[in-house]
Amino acid sequence: MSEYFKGISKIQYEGKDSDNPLAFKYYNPDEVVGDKTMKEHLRFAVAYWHTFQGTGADPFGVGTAQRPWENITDPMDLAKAKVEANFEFCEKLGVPFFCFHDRDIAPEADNLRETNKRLDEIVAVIKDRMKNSPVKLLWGTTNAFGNPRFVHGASTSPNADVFAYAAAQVKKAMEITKELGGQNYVFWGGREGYETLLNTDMKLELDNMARFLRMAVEYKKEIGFDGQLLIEPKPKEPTKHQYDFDTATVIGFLRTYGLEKEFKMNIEANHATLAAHTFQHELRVAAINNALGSIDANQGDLLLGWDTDQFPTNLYDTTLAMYEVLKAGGFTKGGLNFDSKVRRGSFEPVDLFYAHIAGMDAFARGLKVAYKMLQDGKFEKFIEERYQSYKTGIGKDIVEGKVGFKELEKYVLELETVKNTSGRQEVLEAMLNKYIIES
Ligand code: XLS
Ligand code: NI
Ligand code: NI
Repeated sequence: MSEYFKGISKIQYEGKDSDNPLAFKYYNPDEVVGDKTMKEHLRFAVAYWHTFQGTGADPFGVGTAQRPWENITDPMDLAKAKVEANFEFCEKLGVPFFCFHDRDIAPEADNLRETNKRLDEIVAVIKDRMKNSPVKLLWGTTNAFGNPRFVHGASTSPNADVFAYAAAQVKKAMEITKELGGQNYVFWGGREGYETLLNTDMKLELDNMARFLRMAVEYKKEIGFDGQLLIEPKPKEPTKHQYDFDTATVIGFLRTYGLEKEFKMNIEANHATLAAHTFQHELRVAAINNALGSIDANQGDLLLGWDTDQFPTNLYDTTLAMYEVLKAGGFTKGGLNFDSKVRRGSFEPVDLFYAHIAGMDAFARGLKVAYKMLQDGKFEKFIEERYQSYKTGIGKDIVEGKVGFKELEKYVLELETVKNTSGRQEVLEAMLNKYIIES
C-alpha cells in the first residue's frame, strides 16, 4: 500500500492555543455537545471530485495542483491510486465519510458496458478497502453533465436517447451506492435547465424531469436501497435557468408531481447565495417543510457571481447553519460534505489538509456557539414574545380559523390604534456577536 500524503500523520485536536496548522483548534471529535459527540453531530464528508479530481484549472489557465499521484498515466491505475489516497486522506483527517460521482471514481470508457465494467472494478477496490477502514459513504451521485452527450441536459434533454442514457447511468450509480453502503443518493441538476425559451419546451422538460425522478424512486424500492434521495437546488450555472432554482422551487415542483415524500434537500451554501438567499434561509425553508436532508458545506464570494466552492470559514454562516441543523433535530442520514475546492494558488497537497481543517474547525465552533444559543433560548424567547398577539384575542381566533374578513373588519372598526413594537434587529445582531466571540 503506498502512502500518498507523506510526512502528514493523523491530525490531532490540540485546542485553541495551538499554532499548528496541521491540528484542530476547535474540532474535538469525541467532545460531547448536548446528546452527541462533535463527530456525530457534524458528520463531515470529503468530496472526491474536488479533492482527488480537481486540478485547479480555470477558463484562463491549466491546472496548478501538485498531486502525489500525478505521474500515474494508466487511467485505471490512477483511479485505484485515488481510492487509496481517499482513504488515507479521510483517515488522517478523521473524516468519517466521503461522497462521489460515478465518473469521479472510474473513468468513462467508449460505451456504457465498458464504463460499467470499470466502475465494478473500482467499486470492488473501494469495498475491499472499506473493510479495514472506519470511513463510510455519505452519498453517491451521477455525473450526467460533463460528457458532451449531455449538452442539452440529461432528463430534460430534447433527445430521448439522452434521457435513456441518464437513466441507465443513475440506475448503475444507485446500485453501486447501495453496494457501498451509501446513506443517501443525490440528484444535482447538472444541465437540467435552459438557455432560451426560443428552443425550449419547458412544460415537457419539467414533466420529463418528474418522470425521471419517479423512475428513480421506483428503482430504489425495487432494489431495496434504503438511502435517502436528495435534490440539490442551484439557481444557475451551468445553464442560465436551472430548474431546481432553490429549495422553495424544488418543494413546489415535488408537490406538483406528488414526489414530496420521497425526496429531501441537499443544501449547498454557495448555491443559496447564488439564488440571492442566505444559507440559513435555505436551511430554514427545508426544515419547516421536513425536507432538510444534508448539506454541501462551502462558501461563495459575494463579489463573484459564480459557484466558487470555497472552504467554509465564515463563522457567522457556520454558526447559523448549525443553529438551523440543531433546531431541526440534527442530521439523521445527512452530513456536512465539503463540496469545496482549494484555491488555484493553494496548489500543494498539504493545502488539502489545511483547507479541510479550516472548514472543520469553523463548523465545530459554529456547532458549539449554536448549541449555547439554543440552550440559553434568548433568541427563541424574543421570537415568542414578538408573536404574542397570536396567543390570545383576535390573533388566537385567526390562528384557530374562527374569523374571516367580515369579523376582522368589525374588529378593526372598533380598534382605536395599531401599536407595533420594535424588531430590535441590531440588539439581536450584537447578541449574536457576543455568542460568537465568547462561547
Ligand atoms: C455543483 C454541485 C455538484 C453537486 C454534485 O455545483 O454542487 O458538485 O454537489 O453533483
Ligand atoms: Ni454541491
Ligand atoms: Ni455547487
